[in-house]
Amino acid sequence: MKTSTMTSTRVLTFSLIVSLLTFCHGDLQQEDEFLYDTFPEGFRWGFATAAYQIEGAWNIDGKGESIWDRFTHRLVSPIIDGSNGDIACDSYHKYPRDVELLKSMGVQFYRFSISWSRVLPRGTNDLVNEVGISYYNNLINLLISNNIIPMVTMYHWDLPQNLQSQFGGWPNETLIEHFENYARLLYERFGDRVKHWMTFNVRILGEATEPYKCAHTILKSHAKAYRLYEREFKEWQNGEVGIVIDSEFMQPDNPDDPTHVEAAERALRFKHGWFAFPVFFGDYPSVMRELVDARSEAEGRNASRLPTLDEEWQTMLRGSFDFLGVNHYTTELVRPAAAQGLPGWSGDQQVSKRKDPSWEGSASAWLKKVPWGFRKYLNWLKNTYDNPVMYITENGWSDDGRDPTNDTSRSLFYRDYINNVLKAVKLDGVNIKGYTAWSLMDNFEWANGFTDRFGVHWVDFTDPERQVIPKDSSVVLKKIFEDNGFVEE
Ligand code: PNW
Repeated sequence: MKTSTMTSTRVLTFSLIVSLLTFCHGDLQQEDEFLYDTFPEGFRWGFATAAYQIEGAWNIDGKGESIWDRFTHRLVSPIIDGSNGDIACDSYHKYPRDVELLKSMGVQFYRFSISWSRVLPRGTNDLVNEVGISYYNNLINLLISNNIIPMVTMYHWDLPQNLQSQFGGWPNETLIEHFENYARLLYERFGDRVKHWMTFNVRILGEATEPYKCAHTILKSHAKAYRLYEREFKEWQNGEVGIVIDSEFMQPDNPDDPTHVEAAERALRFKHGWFAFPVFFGDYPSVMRELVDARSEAEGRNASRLPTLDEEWQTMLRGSFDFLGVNHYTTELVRPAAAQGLPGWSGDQQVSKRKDPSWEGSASAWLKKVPWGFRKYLNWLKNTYDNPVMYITENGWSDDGRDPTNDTSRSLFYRDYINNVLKAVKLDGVNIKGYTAWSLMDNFEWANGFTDRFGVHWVDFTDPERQVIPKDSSVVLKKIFEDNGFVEE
C-alpha cells in the first residue's frame, strides 16, 4: 500500500508541475489539464467479463470441454499459480449476484461472452445443449428486467476442444462454417432480446505462420457471421454486429525522428490494422503485405506467410461492421529495428518496442499507466478508419489482491483514462458511444490465474460462496457513471 500511495503522490506532484507548465502554453493546456465536463446525453456505461474467466461449471449440465479447460488441466500447470477456471467466480450458479453488482454500479449495459462449448458441447450444431441455452436465457432475462442492456461476445478465446482435436483449431478454415452455425444459433435463440453482438474478442499470440492463418480464418468467420445477420436477422431483430480489436497505442520513441514516427505507424498497422483493415477496407494493410511477402521470399518459401484474400472475400469483409469495439490498456514506445529472431509477426514489423520506466506499473508486467496514450490512440482510430461508431469495450487496471478494498491506483487509473476518453469525445470529435470497464469483479486472468486482479469488486476465491467485497474504486467509478463524466465539486 505504501508504494501505491507514494506513486500517487508522485503522480500528483508531477501533474501539478505539468499543469503549471501548460498554463503558460495555451495550446498544450487541453492535453494535460483535467477536463471537467460530461459525455453527450445517451452515452452508455458498463462492465465486461468473459465466460471462461467467471463462469466455472466447466463440466456441469452438459457443457463440453474447451481448449482452456484442456490447457489449464495439463499435468504441469501452465498457469502461474497452478489455478484454473473450473469454478472461478462461479457465475454459472451465481449470476443473480453479478446482476446485483451491476445494478449497484448503475450501469446501462453488461458485456459478457457466451461459452461456445456450453451451448454446443462439440462445437458443431448436431448437438445443442438446451441446459446451456437456458443459462444464457436466464441471465439475459434478468438483465433486461433490471434495465441492463446485454452486449454479447460470441468468442472470447474458449474454443470447443473438439474443434481443436478434430480440425486443429483456427488454422483450419473448416472452422468458418462451424462458427457461422454457432452464430446462427445465437441469433435464433437470443436475438429477440440481444441487440448488440460482438463476433470476436481479437488477440493473437504466437509466431511463424500460424498466427497469420488463425487471423485469416477468424476474419472470414467474422465476415460470414456479419453477413448472416445482415441477410436473415437484421430486418426483424434490428440489432448491430461488430468486432472487438485490442491494441496498445504506439508512440514514436523519439517523435522528432521521422523513422520513429513511421515505425510507430507500422506497428499500429501490424497490430490493429491486421484485423481492422480487412473489416473496414477489405484487405490487409499494404505495409504488412509488402514486408511479410518480401521476408517470406527471402526465407525461400514459395508462398507468403500472410495468406491472401480473394476478390469475393474482400467484398464480404469490406464494411462488415456496425461498430468497432475498442479494448485498450497501455502504450508502447516504438523505433525501427532490423527483423530478427524466428520468422513471424513480431520480427516482420521491423520495430522494437519498450515502455518508459517512469510509467506507473500495475500487478501485470505488461500494463503501465499512460492515460494520454488513450486519447492519441482514439484519435488515430478516428483518422485511420474515418471516424466509425466505437464502443470502448475494455479498459482497466490490475492489483495483486492483497488488500481487498484499498485500490487508489485503480481509482486514479479510471479517472485519468476516462478523462482522456472525454477529451477525445468533446474536444476531438471521436465518435464513441459507450465505455466498458474491465472488470466487474476479480476473475481468472488467463495465464496469470488469480494473481492479477482487475475487478472493482474483490472476490474471495478460497470461499465456496465466493463472497465479494466492493473495492474503493467501485465508488469512484460509480460516481463517474452517475455524473456521466466529471462534475467539478
Ligand atoms: C484483455 N496487452 O487481454 C482480454 O480481453 C481480457 O480477457 C483480459 O482479462 C484483460 O484484457 C486483462 O488482461 C489483454 O498486452 C491482454 O496490451 C494483454 C494486453 C491487452 C489485453
